[in-house]
Amino acid sequence: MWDFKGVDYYELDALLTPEQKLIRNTVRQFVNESVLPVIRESFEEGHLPRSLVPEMGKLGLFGANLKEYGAGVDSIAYGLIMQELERGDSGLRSFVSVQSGLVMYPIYTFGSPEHKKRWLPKLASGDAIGCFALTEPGHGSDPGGMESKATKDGNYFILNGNKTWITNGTNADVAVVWAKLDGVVRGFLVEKGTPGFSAVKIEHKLSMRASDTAELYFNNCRVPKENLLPGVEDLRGPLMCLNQARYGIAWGAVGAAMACYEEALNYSKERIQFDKPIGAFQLVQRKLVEMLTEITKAQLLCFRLGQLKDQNRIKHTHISMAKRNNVAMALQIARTARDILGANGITLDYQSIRHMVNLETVYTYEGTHDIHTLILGHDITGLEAFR
Ligand code: TGC
Ligand code: FAD
Repeated sequence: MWDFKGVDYYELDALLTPEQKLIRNTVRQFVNESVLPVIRESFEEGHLPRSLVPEMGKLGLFGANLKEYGAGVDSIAYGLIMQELERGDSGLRSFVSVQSGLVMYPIYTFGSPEHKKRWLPKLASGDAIGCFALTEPGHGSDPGGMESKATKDGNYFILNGNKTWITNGTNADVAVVWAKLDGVVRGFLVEKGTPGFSAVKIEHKLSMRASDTAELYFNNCRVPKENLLPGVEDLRGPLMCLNQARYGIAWGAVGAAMACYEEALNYSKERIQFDKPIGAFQLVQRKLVEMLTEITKAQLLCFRLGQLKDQNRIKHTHISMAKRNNVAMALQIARTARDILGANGITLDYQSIRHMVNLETVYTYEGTHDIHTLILGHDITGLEAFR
Protein backbone atom coordinates (compact mmCIF):
# COMPACT_ATOMS: atom_id res chain seq x y z
CA MET A 1 0.00 0.00 0.00
CA TRP A 2 1.32 3.44 -0.91
CA ASP A 3 0.89 6.59 1.20
CA PHE A 4 -1.94 8.76 -0.12
CA LYS A 5 -0.59 12.16 -1.12
CA GLY A 6 -3.77 13.76 -2.44
CA VAL A 7 -4.58 14.73 -6.00
CA ASP A 8 -4.38 18.48 -6.65
CA TYR A 9 -3.18 19.21 -10.17
CA TYR A 10 -4.75 22.68 -10.31
CA GLU A 11 -3.52 23.77 -6.86
CA LEU A 12 -6.99 23.99 -5.38
CA ASP A 13 -5.39 23.67 -1.95
CA ALA A 14 -4.33 27.28 -2.36
CA LEU A 15 -8.02 28.25 -2.36
CA LEU A 16 -8.81 26.45 0.90
CA THR A 17 -8.81 28.23 4.24
CA PRO A 18 -6.45 26.97 6.97
CA GLU A 19 -9.51 25.56 8.78
CA GLN A 20 -10.71 23.67 5.69
CA LYS A 21 -7.22 22.19 5.23
CA LEU A 22 -7.01 21.20 8.87
CA ILE A 23 -10.38 19.44 8.70
CA ARG A 24 -9.45 17.67 5.45
CA ASN A 25 -6.08 16.56 6.84
CA THR A 26 -7.62 15.32 10.09
CA VAL A 27 -10.13 13.13 8.25
CA ARG A 28 -7.40 12.00 5.83
CA GLN A 29 -5.31 10.84 8.76
CA PHE A 30 -8.31 9.11 10.36
CA VAL A 31 -8.92 7.21 7.12
CA ASN A 32 -5.25 6.22 6.82
CA GLU A 33 -4.88 5.11 10.41
CA SER A 34 -8.30 3.76 11.36
CA VAL A 35 -10.28 2.96 8.21
CA LEU A 36 -7.88 1.43 5.69
CA PRO A 37 -6.51 -1.18 8.14
CA VAL A 38 -10.02 -2.60 8.79
CA ILE A 39 -12.06 -1.90 5.69
CA ARG A 40 -11.10 -4.96 3.70
CA GLU A 41 -12.18 -7.29 6.49
CA SER A 42 -15.50 -5.46 6.96
CA PHE A 43 -16.11 -5.53 3.23
CA GLU A 44 -15.37 -9.25 3.01
CA GLU A 45 -17.52 -10.04 6.03
CA GLY A 46 -20.29 -7.78 4.75
CA HIS A 47 -20.91 -5.34 7.59
CA LEU A 48 -20.28 -1.77 8.68
CA PRO A 49 -17.03 -1.33 10.64
CA ARG A 50 -19.08 -0.42 13.71
CA SER A 51 -16.06 0.27 15.92
CA LEU A 52 -15.38 3.39 13.86
CA VAL A 53 -18.69 5.04 14.81
CA PRO A 54 -17.63 6.47 18.22
CA GLU A 55 -14.34 7.66 16.72
CA MET A 56 -16.20 9.50 13.95
CA GLY A 57 -18.47 11.00 16.62
CA LYS A 58 -15.45 12.26 18.57
CA LEU A 59 -14.04 13.81 15.40
CA GLY A 60 -17.32 15.70 14.94
CA LEU A 61 -18.10 14.11 11.57
CA PHE A 62 -21.83 13.64 12.21
CA GLY A 63 -23.92 16.68 11.35
CA ALA A 64 -20.67 18.58 10.88
CA ASN A 65 -22.39 21.35 8.93
CA LEU A 66 -25.17 21.92 11.47
CA LYS A 67 -24.87 24.85 13.86
CA GLU A 68 -25.41 24.34 17.60
CA TYR A 69 -25.73 20.53 17.36
CA GLY A 70 -22.74 19.98 15.07
CA ALA A 71 -19.42 21.71 14.41
CA GLY A 72 -21.12 24.17 12.00
CA VAL A 73 -18.39 23.85 9.36
CA ASP A 74 -18.85 25.50 5.96
CA SER A 75 -19.98 23.58 2.89
CA ILE A 76 -16.53 23.16 1.38
CA ALA A 77 -15.16 21.73 4.64
CA TYR A 78 -18.21 19.43 4.80
CA GLY A 79 -17.54 18.30 1.23
CA LEU A 80 -13.89 17.64 2.01
CA ILE A 81 -14.96 15.42 4.92
CA MET A 82 -17.10 13.39 2.52
CA GLN A 83 -14.29 13.25 -0.04
CA GLU A 84 -11.83 11.86 2.47
CA LEU A 85 -14.29 9.35 3.93
CA GLU A 86 -15.16 7.98 0.50
CA ARG A 87 -11.48 7.77 -0.32
CA GLY A 88 -11.62 5.10 2.39
CA ASP A 89 -14.87 3.43 1.35
CA SER A 90 -18.24 4.51 -0.05
CA GLY A 91 -19.94 2.55 2.73
CA LEU A 92 -18.39 4.73 5.37
CA ARG A 93 -19.33 7.92 3.55
CA SER A 94 -22.83 6.50 3.18
CA PHE A 95 -23.05 5.99 6.91
CA VAL A 96 -22.09 9.61 7.54
CA SER A 97 -24.32 10.91 4.71
CA VAL A 98 -27.33 9.17 6.19
CA GLN A 99 -26.61 10.13 9.78
CA SER A 100 -25.91 13.77 8.88
CA GLY A 101 -27.89 14.65 5.75
CA LEU A 102 -30.83 12.30 6.00
CA VAL A 103 -31.44 12.00 9.75
CA MET A 104 -29.91 14.92 11.66
CA TYR A 105 -30.79 17.42 8.92
CA PRO A 106 -34.57 16.66 8.85
CA ILE A 107 -34.75 16.58 12.66
CA TYR A 108 -32.85 19.88 12.77
CA THR A 109 -34.87 21.49 9.98
CA PHE A 110 -38.37 20.03 10.39
CA GLY A 111 -38.36 18.66 13.97
CA SER A 112 -39.92 20.09 17.14
CA PRO A 113 -37.66 21.47 19.94
CA GLU A 114 -38.26 18.15 21.79
CA HIS A 115 -37.16 16.09 18.74
CA LYS A 116 -33.97 18.13 18.52
CA LYS A 117 -33.17 17.81 22.22
CA ARG A 118 -33.91 14.11 22.29
CA TRP A 119 -32.02 13.04 19.19
CA LEU A 120 -29.46 15.51 17.88
CA PRO A 121 -26.83 15.31 20.66
CA LYS A 122 -26.90 11.48 20.61
CA LEU A 123 -26.78 11.34 16.81
CA ALA A 124 -23.88 13.83 16.76
CA SER A 125 -21.81 11.74 19.17
CA GLY A 126 -22.66 8.46 17.48
CA ASP A 127 -24.41 7.19 20.63
CA ALA A 128 -27.51 6.86 18.47
CA ILE A 129 -27.71 5.76 14.84
CA GLY A 130 -30.38 6.83 12.37
CA CYS A 131 -31.78 5.70 9.04
CA PHE A 132 -33.90 7.31 6.33
CA ALA A 133 -36.73 5.31 4.85
CA LEU A 134 -38.11 6.60 1.56
CA THR A 135 -37.68 3.82 -1.03
CA GLU A 136 -40.29 1.06 -1.26
CA PRO A 137 -40.21 -2.23 -3.15
CA GLY A 138 -42.52 -0.75 -5.82
CA HIS A 139 -41.30 2.89 -5.68
CA GLY A 140 -37.63 3.73 -6.12
CA SER A 141 -37.13 6.52 -8.64
CA ASP A 142 -40.76 7.53 -8.16
CA PRO A 143 -41.10 8.00 -4.39
CA GLY A 144 -44.22 10.14 -4.87
CA GLY A 145 -46.10 6.91 -5.60
CA MET A 146 -45.31 5.49 -2.14
CA GLU A 147 -47.88 3.16 -0.61
CA SER A 148 -46.84 3.44 3.06
CA LYS A 149 -49.69 5.03 4.96
CA ALA A 150 -50.33 6.58 8.33
CA THR A 151 -53.78 6.89 9.86
CA LYS A 152 -54.69 8.79 12.98
CA ASP A 153 -55.87 6.86 16.06
CA GLY A 154 -56.24 9.07 19.15
CA ASN A 155 -52.76 9.93 20.42
CA TYR A 156 -51.09 7.66 17.86
CA PHE A 157 -50.51 7.25 14.17
CA ILE A 158 -50.84 3.73 12.82
CA LEU A 159 -48.18 3.08 10.22
CA ASN A 160 -48.44 0.36 7.57
CA GLY A 161 -46.10 -0.37 4.68
CA ASN A 162 -42.67 -1.65 3.61
CA LYS A 163 -39.45 0.21 2.91
CA THR A 164 -36.44 -1.33 1.24
CA TRP A 165 -32.74 -0.74 0.62
CA ILE A 166 -32.48 1.26 3.82
CA THR A 167 -28.89 2.05 4.85
CA ASN A 168 -28.35 1.43 8.60
CA GLY A 169 -31.89 0.01 8.84
CA THR A 170 -30.92 -2.80 11.22
CA ASN A 171 -28.62 -0.61 13.33
CA ALA A 172 -30.87 2.39 13.68
CA ASP A 173 -32.18 3.68 16.99
CA VAL A 174 -34.43 6.05 15.08
CA ALA A 175 -35.84 5.81 11.57
CA VAL A 176 -37.02 8.87 9.63
CA VAL A 177 -39.93 7.28 7.78
CA TRP A 178 -41.87 8.93 4.97
CA ALA A 179 -45.51 7.86 4.59
CA LYS A 180 -48.76 9.37 3.38
CA LEU A 181 -51.17 10.85 5.89
CA ASP A 182 -54.47 11.79 4.25
CA GLY A 183 -52.70 11.46 0.88
CA VAL A 184 -49.87 13.87 1.80
CA VAL A 185 -46.25 12.72 2.35
CA ARG A 186 -45.18 13.31 5.98
CA GLY A 187 -42.13 12.37 8.04
CA PHE A 188 -42.35 10.24 11.21
CA LEU A 189 -39.67 9.40 13.76
CA VAL A 190 -40.00 5.70 14.51
CA GLU A 191 -37.91 4.43 17.38
CA LYS A 192 -36.27 1.03 17.56
CA GLY A 193 -38.46 -1.41 19.46
CA THR A 194 -41.75 0.29 18.54
CA PRO A 195 -44.33 -2.52 18.35
CA GLY A 196 -45.10 -3.37 14.71
CA PHE A 197 -41.70 -2.14 13.41
CA SER A 198 -39.05 -4.62 12.25
CA ALA A 199 -35.90 -4.52 10.13
CA VAL A 200 -34.27 -7.37 8.22
CA LYS A 201 -30.76 -7.18 6.79
CA ILE A 202 -30.41 -7.55 3.01
CA GLU A 203 -27.78 -10.24 2.41
CA HIS A 204 -25.68 -11.25 -0.62
CA LYS A 205 -24.86 -7.73 -1.81
CA LEU A 206 -21.84 -7.51 -4.10
CA SER A 207 -21.60 -3.74 -3.64
CA MET A 208 -21.45 -1.55 -0.49
CA ARG A 209 -20.52 -4.56 1.55
CA ALA A 210 -19.09 -2.44 4.36
CA SER A 211 -22.51 -0.86 4.85
CA ASP A 212 -25.62 -2.46 6.37
CA THR A 213 -28.75 -2.32 4.24
CA ALA A 214 -32.21 -3.44 5.33
CA GLU A 215 -35.83 -3.96 4.54
CA LEU A 216 -38.20 -2.29 7.02
CA TYR A 217 -41.70 -3.51 7.84
CA PHE A 218 -44.44 -1.48 9.48
CA ASN A 219 -47.35 -3.60 10.50
CA ASN A 220 -49.96 -1.60 12.41
CA CYS A 221 -47.00 0.16 13.98
CA ARG A 222 -48.20 2.59 16.69
CA VAL A 223 -46.21 5.79 16.57
CA PRO A 224 -46.93 8.45 19.24
CA LYS A 225 -48.48 11.52 17.64
CA GLU A 226 -45.61 13.72 18.91
CA ASN A 227 -43.27 11.80 16.56
CA LEU A 228 -44.62 13.47 13.43
CA LEU A 229 -42.12 15.97 11.99
CA PRO A 230 -44.17 19.16 12.19
CA GLY A 231 -42.12 21.40 9.91
CA VAL A 232 -42.76 19.96 6.45
CA GLU A 233 -45.42 18.46 4.23
CA ASP A 234 -45.20 16.80 0.84
CA LEU A 235 -42.35 15.31 -1.21
CA ARG A 236 -40.43 18.56 -0.62
CA GLY A 237 -39.44 17.16 2.83
CA PRO A 238 -37.52 14.09 1.64
CA LEU A 239 -36.25 15.93 -1.44
CA MET A 240 -34.68 18.66 0.70
CA CYS A 241 -32.90 15.93 2.68
CA LEU A 242 -31.73 14.29 -0.55
CA ASN A 243 -30.18 17.58 -1.62
CA GLN A 244 -27.92 17.44 1.45
CA ALA A 245 -26.89 13.84 0.83
CA ARG A 246 -26.44 14.26 -2.93
CA TYR A 247 -24.19 17.24 -2.27
CA GLY A 248 -21.99 15.00 -0.09
CA ILE A 249 -21.97 12.26 -2.73
CA ALA A 250 -20.69 14.68 -5.39
CA TRP A 251 -17.63 15.32 -3.20
CA GLY A 252 -17.37 11.73 -1.97
CA ALA A 253 -17.13 10.34 -5.48
CA VAL A 254 -14.04 12.50 -6.03
CA GLY A 255 -12.44 10.80 -3.04
CA ALA A 256 -13.08 7.32 -4.42
CA ALA A 257 -11.70 8.42 -7.81
CA MET A 258 -8.59 9.89 -6.18
CA ALA A 259 -7.89 6.60 -4.37
CA CYS A 260 -8.18 4.63 -7.62
CA TYR A 261 -6.10 7.08 -9.65
CA GLU A 262 -3.28 7.12 -7.10
CA GLU A 263 -3.28 3.35 -6.89
CA ALA A 264 -3.13 2.98 -10.69
CA LEU A 265 -0.42 5.65 -11.03
CA ASN A 266 1.81 4.06 -8.38
CA TYR A 267 1.27 0.59 -9.79
CA SER A 268 2.08 1.73 -13.31
CA LYS A 269 5.47 2.99 -12.18
CA GLU A 270 6.36 -0.30 -10.49
CA ARG A 271 4.87 -2.99 -12.71
CA ILE A 272 7.37 -4.08 -15.36
CA GLN A 273 6.30 -5.65 -18.67
CA PHE A 274 8.34 -5.80 -21.88
CA ASP A 275 11.30 -4.61 -19.71
CA LYS A 276 9.64 -1.29 -18.91
CA PRO A 277 7.25 0.04 -16.25
CA ILE A 278 3.79 -0.13 -17.81
CA GLY A 279 3.50 3.62 -17.05
CA ALA A 280 6.04 4.19 -19.83
CA PHE A 281 3.59 2.95 -22.47
CA GLN A 282 1.60 5.61 -24.28
CA LEU A 283 -1.72 3.83 -23.89
CA VAL A 284 -1.34 3.63 -20.11
CA GLN A 285 -0.25 7.27 -19.93
CA ARG A 286 -3.33 8.30 -21.85
CA LYS A 287 -5.54 6.48 -19.35
CA LEU A 288 -3.79 8.16 -16.43
CA VAL A 289 -4.00 11.59 -18.06
CA GLU A 290 -7.71 11.18 -18.68
CA MET A 291 -8.25 10.08 -15.10
CA LEU A 292 -6.41 13.09 -13.68
CA THR A 293 -8.20 15.50 -16.01
CA GLU A 294 -11.62 14.16 -15.05
CA ILE A 295 -10.78 14.32 -11.33
CA THR A 296 -9.61 17.91 -11.71
CA LYS A 297 -12.82 18.89 -13.53
CA ALA A 298 -14.90 17.20 -10.82
CA GLN A 299 -12.95 19.00 -8.08
CA LEU A 300 -13.70 22.34 -9.73
CA LEU A 301 -17.39 21.46 -9.96
CA CYS A 302 -17.44 20.63 -6.25
CA PHE A 303 -15.58 23.72 -5.23
CA ARG A 304 -18.01 26.01 -7.05
CA LEU A 305 -20.99 23.99 -5.79
CA GLY A 306 -19.75 24.54 -2.24
CA GLN A 307 -19.49 28.28 -2.81
CA LEU A 308 -23.04 28.38 -4.21
CA LYS A 309 -24.30 26.42 -1.19
CA ASP A 310 -22.68 28.75 1.30
CA GLN A 311 -24.07 31.76 -0.58
CA ASN A 312 -27.59 30.18 -0.54
CA ARG A 313 -27.61 30.32 -4.32
CA ILE A 314 -27.57 26.58 -4.86
CA LYS A 315 -30.41 24.95 -6.82
CA HIS A 316 -31.23 21.25 -6.59
CA THR A 317 -30.41 21.03 -10.30
CA HIS A 318 -26.84 22.25 -9.60
CA ILE A 319 -26.51 19.33 -7.20
CA SER A 320 -27.96 16.90 -9.76
CA MET A 321 -25.31 17.95 -12.28
CA ALA A 322 -22.47 17.34 -9.82
CA LYS A 323 -23.85 14.03 -8.49
CA ARG A 324 -24.47 12.77 -12.00
CA ASN A 325 -21.11 13.82 -13.41
CA ASN A 326 -18.88 12.95 -10.49
CA VAL A 327 -20.26 9.50 -9.78
CA ALA A 328 -20.09 8.48 -13.46
CA MET A 329 -16.55 9.90 -13.58
CA ALA A 330 -15.49 7.96 -10.45
CA LEU A 331 -17.02 4.73 -11.71
CA GLN A 332 -15.19 5.05 -15.02
CA ILE A 333 -11.92 5.81 -13.23
CA ALA A 334 -12.34 2.84 -10.89
CA ARG A 335 -12.88 0.56 -13.89
CA THR A 336 -9.83 1.98 -15.68
CA ALA A 337 -7.69 1.66 -12.54
CA ARG A 338 -8.81 -1.94 -12.22
CA ASP A 339 -7.72 -2.50 -15.81
CA ILE A 340 -4.27 -0.93 -15.23
CA LEU A 341 -3.76 -3.27 -12.26
CA GLY A 342 -4.29 -6.29 -14.52
CA ALA A 343 -5.16 -9.51 -12.73
CA ASN A 344 -4.08 -8.01 -9.40
CA GLY A 345 -6.90 -5.53 -9.90
CA ILE A 346 -9.55 -8.15 -9.24
CA THR A 347 -8.41 -8.82 -5.68
CA LEU A 348 -9.16 -6.96 -2.47
CA ASP A 349 -5.39 -6.61 -1.94
CA TYR A 350 -5.92 -3.42 -3.93
CA GLN A 351 -8.66 -0.82 -3.49
CA SER A 352 -9.87 -0.20 -7.02
CA ILE A 353 -12.29 -3.07 -7.42
CA ARG A 354 -13.83 -2.38 -3.99
CA HIS A 355 -14.42 1.24 -5.04
CA MET A 356 -15.65 0.07 -8.44
CA VAL A 357 -18.36 -2.21 -7.09
CA ASN A 358 -19.35 0.33 -4.41
CA LEU A 359 -19.75 3.01 -7.05
CA GLU A 360 -22.29 0.85 -8.87
CA THR A 361 -24.56 1.53 -5.89
CA VAL A 362 -23.67 5.22 -5.77
CA TYR A 363 -24.60 5.46 -9.46
CA THR A 364 -28.07 4.15 -8.54
CA TYR A 365 -28.95 5.56 -5.13
CA GLU A 366 -29.92 9.13 -4.28
CA GLY A 367 -31.43 9.40 -7.78
CA THR A 368 -30.07 7.17 -10.53
CA HIS A 369 -27.74 8.63 -13.15
CA ASP A 370 -30.62 8.76 -15.61
CA ILE A 371 -33.04 10.35 -13.14
CA HIS A 372 -30.52 13.19 -12.72
CA THR A 373 -30.32 13.42 -16.50
CA LEU A 374 -34.08 13.91 -16.58
CA ILE A 375 -34.02 16.43 -13.72
CA LEU A 376 -31.46 18.48 -15.66
CA GLY A 377 -33.26 17.95 -18.97
CA HIS A 378 -36.44 19.26 -17.35
CA ASP A 379 -34.61 22.29 -15.99
CA ILE A 380 -33.01 23.35 -19.25
CA THR A 381 -35.92 22.65 -21.61
CA GLY A 382 -38.87 23.25 -19.29
CA LEU A 383 -40.23 19.94 -20.63
CA GLU A 384 -40.74 17.06 -18.22
CA ALA A 385 -39.67 13.61 -19.47
CA PHE A 386 -40.28 11.44 -16.36
CA ARG A 387 -43.70 10.28 -17.47
P1 TGC B 1 -41.51 16.72 -9.47
O1 TGC B 1 -42.86 17.12 -9.96
O2 TGC B 1 -40.36 16.75 -10.42
O3 TGC B 1 -41.12 17.58 -8.19
C1 TGC B 1 -42.04 17.79 -7.16
C2 TGC B 1 -41.74 19.16 -6.57
O4 TGC B 1 -40.50 19.08 -5.86
C3 TGC B 1 -39.54 19.98 -6.46
N1 TGC B 1 -38.27 19.28 -6.43
C4 TGC B 1 -37.36 19.53 -5.50
N2 TGC B 1 -37.32 20.38 -4.49
C5 TGC B 1 -36.23 20.39 -3.72
N3 TGC B 1 -35.21 19.55 -3.92
C6 TGC B 1 -35.21 18.66 -4.93
N4 TGC B 1 -34.19 17.84 -5.10
C7 TGC B 1 -36.32 18.63 -5.78
N5 TGC B 1 -36.68 17.88 -6.86
C8 TGC B 1 -37.86 18.30 -7.24
C9 TGC B 1 -40.04 20.24 -7.84
O5 TGC B 1 -39.56 21.47 -8.32
C10 TGC B 1 -41.53 20.25 -7.62
O6 TGC B 1 -41.90 21.47 -7.02
P2 TGC B 1 -43.27 22.21 -7.44
O7 TGC B 1 -43.28 23.45 -6.61
O8 TGC B 1 -43.14 22.44 -8.90
O9 TGC B 1 -44.36 21.23 -7.09
O10 TGC B 1 -41.65 15.32 -8.76
P3 TGC B 1 -41.90 13.91 -9.40
O11 TGC B 1 -42.96 13.24 -8.60
O12 TGC B 1 -42.02 14.01 -10.89
O13 TGC B 1 -40.57 13.10 -9.03
C11 TGC B 1 -39.41 13.41 -9.51
C12 TGC B 1 -38.37 13.20 -8.40
C13 TGC B 1 -37.82 14.53 -8.03
C14 TGC B 1 -38.97 12.59 -7.15
C15 TGC B 1 -37.35 12.26 -8.94
O14 TGC B 1 -36.72 12.99 -9.92
C16 TGC B 1 -36.29 11.83 -7.97
O15 TGC B 1 -35.50 12.60 -7.44
N6 TGC B 1 -36.21 10.50 -7.83
C17 TGC B 1 -35.12 9.90 -7.13
C18 TGC B 1 -35.53 9.34 -5.82
C19 TGC B 1 -34.35 9.28 -4.92
O16 TGC B 1 -33.36 9.98 -5.05
N7 TGC B 1 -34.44 8.45 -3.90
C20 TGC B 1 -33.38 8.38 -2.94
C21 TGC B 1 -33.78 7.57 -1.75
S1 TGC B 1 -32.73 7.81 -0.36
C22 TGC B 1 -31.31 7.11 -0.78
O17 TGC B 1 -31.05 6.63 -1.83
C23 TGC B 1 -30.32 7.12 0.29
S2 TGC B 1 -28.86 6.38 -0.10
C24 TGC B 1 -28.17 6.57 1.39
C25 TGC B 1 -26.73 6.44 1.43
O18 TGC B 1 -26.01 7.43 1.12
O19 TGC B 1 -26.34 5.34 1.86
P1 FAD C 1 -35.91 1.93 -10.38
O1 FAD C 1 -36.54 3.21 -10.01
O2 FAD C 1 -36.77 0.74 -10.59
O3 FAD C 1 -35.03 2.16 -11.69
C1 FAD C 1 -34.55 1.09 -12.50
C2 FAD C 1 -33.99 1.67 -13.79
O4 FAD C 1 -35.01 2.37 -14.50
C3 FAD C 1 -32.87 2.69 -13.56
O5 FAD C 1 -31.90 2.56 -14.56
C4 FAD C 1 -33.59 4.03 -13.69
O6 FAD C 1 -32.71 5.08 -14.10
C5 FAD C 1 -34.61 3.69 -14.77
N1 FAD C 1 -35.77 4.59 -14.71
C6 FAD C 1 -36.70 4.73 -13.73
N2 FAD C 1 -37.59 5.67 -14.04
C7 FAD C 1 -37.25 6.16 -15.25
C8 FAD C 1 -37.77 7.17 -16.11
N3 FAD C 1 -38.84 7.90 -15.77
N4 FAD C 1 -37.14 7.38 -17.29
C9 FAD C 1 -36.02 6.68 -17.65
N5 FAD C 1 -35.48 5.72 -16.87
C10 FAD C 1 -36.09 5.47 -15.68
N6 FAD C 1 -33.29 4.35 -0.26
C11 FAD C 1 -33.71 4.96 0.88
O7 FAD C 1 -34.85 5.44 0.96
N7 FAD C 1 -32.90 5.03 1.98
C12 FAD C 1 -31.65 4.52 1.98
O8 FAD C 1 -30.94 4.62 2.99
C13 FAD C 1 -31.19 3.86 0.80
N8 FAD C 1 -29.96 3.26 0.79
C14 FAD C 1 -29.61 2.49 -0.28
C15 FAD C 1 -28.45 1.70 -0.19
C16 FAD C 1 -28.12 0.85 -1.23
C17 FAD C 1 -26.92 -0.05 -1.10
C18 FAD C 1 -28.90 0.85 -2.44
C19 FAD C 1 -28.51 -0.03 -3.58
C20 FAD C 1 -30.03 1.61 -2.51
C21 FAD C 1 -30.42 2.43 -1.44
N9 FAD C 1 -31.62 3.16 -1.46
C22 FAD C 1 -32.05 3.80 -0.32
C23 FAD C 1 -32.54 3.01 -2.58
C24 FAD C 1 -32.18 3.88 -3.79
O9 FAD C 1 -32.43 5.21 -3.56
C25 FAD C 1 -32.99 3.35 -4.98
O10 FAD C 1 -32.42 2.12 -5.32
C26 FAD C 1 -32.96 4.31 -6.16
O11 FAD C 1 -33.71 5.47 -5.86
C27 FAD C 1 -33.47 3.67 -7.46
O12 FAD C 1 -34.68 3.02 -7.25
P2 FAD C 1 -34.88 1.48 -7.77
O13 FAD C 1 -33.71 0.70 -7.27
O14 FAD C 1 -36.22 1.07 -7.36
O15 FAD C 1 -34.74 1.56 -9.33
